[in-house]
Amino acid sequence: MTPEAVTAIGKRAEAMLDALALISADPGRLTRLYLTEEHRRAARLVAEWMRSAGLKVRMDAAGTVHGLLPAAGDGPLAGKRLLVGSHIDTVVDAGRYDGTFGVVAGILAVEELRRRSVALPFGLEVLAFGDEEGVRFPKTLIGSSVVAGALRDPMLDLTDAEGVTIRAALAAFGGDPDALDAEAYRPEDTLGYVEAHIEQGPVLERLGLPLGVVTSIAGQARFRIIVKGEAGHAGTVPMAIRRDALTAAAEMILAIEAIGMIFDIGHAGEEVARTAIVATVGEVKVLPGAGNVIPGEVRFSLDLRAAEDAVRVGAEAEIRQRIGEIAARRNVDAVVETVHEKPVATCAPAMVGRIGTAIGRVTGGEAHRMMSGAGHDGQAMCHLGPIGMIFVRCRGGISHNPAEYASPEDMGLAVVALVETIIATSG
Ligand code: HGY
Ligand code: MN
Ligand code: MN
Repeated sequence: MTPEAVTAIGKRAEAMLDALALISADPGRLTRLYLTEEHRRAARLVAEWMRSAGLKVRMDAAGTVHGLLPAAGDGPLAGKRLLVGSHIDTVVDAGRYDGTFGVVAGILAVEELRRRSVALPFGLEVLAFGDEEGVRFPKTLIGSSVVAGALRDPMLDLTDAEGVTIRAALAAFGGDPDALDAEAYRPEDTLGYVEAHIEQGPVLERLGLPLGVVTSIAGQARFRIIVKGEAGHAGTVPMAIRRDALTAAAEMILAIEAIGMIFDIGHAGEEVARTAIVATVGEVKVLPGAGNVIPGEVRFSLDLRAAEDAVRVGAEAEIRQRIGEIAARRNVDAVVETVHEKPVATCAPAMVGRIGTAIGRVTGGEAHRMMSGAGHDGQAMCHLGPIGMIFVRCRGGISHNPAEYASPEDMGLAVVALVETIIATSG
């Protein structure tokens, strides 16, 4: 393929992503959460693109859009499927490439396969998951967990900020909370899952490479920490006898940062080193939340990740201990609840090899092997079969931010590498 033809595919991707980016709950910024009207509109648009690419389209009970290219012929692989795709939900004030590029890349890969008249001996299915980020509900990877048969029923009672359960939201959306188990695919019917995704980090840009191949996805755990002190009058309670939940939480958050720094000693400049952890407090809720009231309660989130599960578990123990010490000294109560935990997901060596070869062929250069600090649907899909990921360079490594950007040239290369990976699967 000529570089112009490759870039033309990337420009198609860019136009599709621009169209999806217009579907947002917030004027002037991109926010698209699971089981909302925006999810429905984006799913409809993706379904339209899938149908135009000649795919058989359906939405499953969890709100995931499936687009199937049936196998050609009835050979031994005809009853199996290779799955490609990603998620169409976003964080708040998001970039337009995270997740959506993997869905668009899957659709464009199908179009390219048809243009080349490639007859795949297995089914190829593009998946557009409605929830990967876990922003609306305290559970991530809901769509892919359903396809992988990894969603447990009690999770459906988790609620969003308005107290709506996943179960109720699914029913209101037109999904079916009682039909999720039936949506699970069987490992024996699956050849694996391949996702193209922006890197969301600075490594490929610093190495001057357009694409990379992922070797593993960092393990992660999410916690909710609830600190309870005593609300009081800002003007009458002496400082020394306060049980201020916010100053206690602030000290805990700084202690978490300090622990993260200690574990980060292996930081190798560009990449988060294998011995490092990353710890992030992204949400803090102060109650009752009035300027002249000493905060009686604070709830804050903690997102903890590492390339090695043992390192993450060790850091968690340290953090729990420090929180307990601070709470005791400040005479407040602190509870640390684990709301989500996913171990390291390792990409299948055969898939890593196929993707690496495809990248080498498409770019004529090195296929840099790298760990993903960001979470992805592959962490659920690995329960179903071998997973692989193609990373695309993104400007400044910026993501979860409207400044997120990947060039049409690089996106075109990723789509062609995905095509080559799909073709190589039949080998
Ligand atoms: O949080 C993550 O790593 C992903 O973007 N959901
Ligand atoms: Mn993502
Ligand atoms: Mn994300």
